[in-house]
Parts: sequence; structure tokens; C-alpha cells
Amino acid sequence: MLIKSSPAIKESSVTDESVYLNRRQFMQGSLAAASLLAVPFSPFANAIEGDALKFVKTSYGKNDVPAPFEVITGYNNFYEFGTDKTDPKKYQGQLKTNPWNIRVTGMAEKTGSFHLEDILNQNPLEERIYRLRCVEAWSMVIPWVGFPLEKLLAQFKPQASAKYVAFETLEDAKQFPGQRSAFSSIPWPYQEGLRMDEAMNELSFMAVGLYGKSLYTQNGAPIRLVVPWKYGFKSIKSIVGIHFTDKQPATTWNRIAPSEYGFYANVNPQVDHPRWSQSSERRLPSGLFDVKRIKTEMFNGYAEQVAHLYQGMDLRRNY
Ligand SMILES: Nc1nc2c(c(=O)[nH]1)N[C@H]1C(S)=C(S)[C@@H](COP(=O)(O)O)O[C@H]1N2
Ligand SMILES: [Mo]
Repeated sequence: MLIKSSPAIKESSVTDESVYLNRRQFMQGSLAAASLLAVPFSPFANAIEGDALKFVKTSYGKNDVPAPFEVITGYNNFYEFGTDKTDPKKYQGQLKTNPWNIRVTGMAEKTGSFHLEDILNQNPLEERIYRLRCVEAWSMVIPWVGFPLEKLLAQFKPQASAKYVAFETLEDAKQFPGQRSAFSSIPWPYQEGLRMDEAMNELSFMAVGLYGKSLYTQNGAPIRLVVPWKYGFKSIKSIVGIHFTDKQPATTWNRIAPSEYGFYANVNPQVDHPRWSQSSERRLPSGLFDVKRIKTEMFNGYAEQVAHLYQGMDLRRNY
């Protein structure tokens, strides 16, 4: 995101509203039909991307209109695949997401390497429609399928001394063209982290799907974090490592440009990025001639759920 000062808008392929609405009706129809089938409870029997998932709906984001599937899966930030918004979709086939293991380390009672299925089969899936606000000042609404991060972390029994949890994306230059690139100045693997109380907040979510289907790789298959009140870069994709610690962990964008990207990265219209305003955002889909510019809300509109986490903190210093 710091590499390009003005992200090119190439949204000519965006589905128009009517096509999208038809698709949505179609999908709801097929999901309703699917739920009539007697599927034994195993939400993640096949971790093949695009598979239909079994999940319950929730009221999160019921008033938001999700972006079309083509936008959510075609306009991405996933620098492991390249820095263009279209690179992740173009090169996603190079990453093998099944089988998948997650290594858990640090201050927890249950550490070690776990098969993804063993983690997932313990967690019933739900749909949550969340707004995603990128630090680059665009946003979109995404209907995620997954489960609360709190549920995942509880499985590992973190110790009381653990004050932070850190996450890591896979590092493998053979599978990620962006990690082979000579132009890449990013210190791999991609790392992110949360304070433990942030991680335990009800909104913090682990997504394994969207639009009712398991995640496409460009969106972070097979499992990624979603923290909707923070800038999108906190929502780390394709996680292979979880680490419990008592020290604030290093995070990728903060290491690259500490004066531009903080550890907290809470969406905040009052604290501008050094090179652009954060007071408004371009809501996607939004074409060249019908740009939907909307006001950015404090904590991306989730203040009611999260403002208490930052009481007494100077959010201008802790950006
Ligand atoms: N591993 C990894 N995770 C990542 C990124 C990345 O480059 N690598 N980009 C982040 C950024 S900047 C954003 S805005 C979101 C985008 O998520 P989406 O492509 O699913 O919309 O993913 C985040 N997670
Ligand atoms: Mo982002």
C-alpha cells in the first residue's frame, strides 16, 4: 500500500446491481435448499475452495449490502501474490491450501502443530456481514463465514501471562510469486497481532468462507483473521502460525513504515495517514463515474462494541 500512492481504479468488470441481486436471490435459494439436506455436522469436511459450507445466519451487518462476489474475489490486497489488486486472483492457483497445518507456540497450555480440520470441526460456522475498511481509503462489505476468534484461542488455553496474540502467514517463495519478486521489500512472512482483550472481543473473527462458500485463496484460504474495526491490513490471510506472548509483537506494515502504520490501526477518521486523508472512503463497487464516497466512521462504525477497549488511550499516538 505504500508502494503505490494512487491505486489505479480498474473496476470495469464490476457486476451491476441487477446481476448482483439476481445472484443473491439465486444463492439464497440454493443455500435454503442445501440446508434441507441432512448433512452430518462437519462444517469443513472438504476444504476445497468454493465448496458450499454449512452455517447459521446472524444479524451482524444485516443493514449492509455486500459487494458483488466478483469484486470481493477480484480486487484484493495479498502482497504474497503481487502488489496489483488483480494479482491475487491471477496467481492464487500457485498456493496449495489443503492439507493445512497451524503451529501454535508461546504462552499457552496446548501448543504444537494442528491439522486445520481438527481445529475447525470443533467450531460451528456462522455468517457475519462486516465492513472492511482498507487503510488506502476504499472499503467493501463482505459476508464472511467463520467463527469467533475467541473460540479458536480458547482451544489452546492461553496462560494469564499472555497479553498479545501474534499471527503469521505462510512463507514459501515456491508458492507465492510476490515472495520471489526482486522488487519486494517486504520482510516475509507477513505478521500481525492483537492485544489479548482485542482478540477476545466478540467481533474478532476467523473466516473460512464468504458468500456461503469456503474461501477462495485470494481472500486468504483456508483461514484468515477478520478484525472489522481496524484497517484491513490487520486482517491477516492464510494463517500458519499463532503465538501467545507478553510483549507487543512485531507487525509487517509497522516494520515497513512505522510512522504510517501503527500496531493498533483502528479505523479513525480524525487521524490522517501522513500522505492522505482518512476522513472518507470509496465504497466498492464504485466506478469511475459513480464513485460512492462516504464518511469514514470511528472504529469503522463498531464503536459500541470496541470503544471501551481503548479508554484512556491517546489514539493519535497509538494509531
Ligand atoms: N498475508 C497477508 N494478509 C493480508 C494482506 C497481505 O498482503 N498479506 N493484505 C491486507 C490488506 S492491506 C487488506 S485491505 C486485506 C484485504 O482482504 P481481501 O482481499 O479479502 O478484501 O487483507 C489483509 N491481509
Ligand atoms: Mo488494506
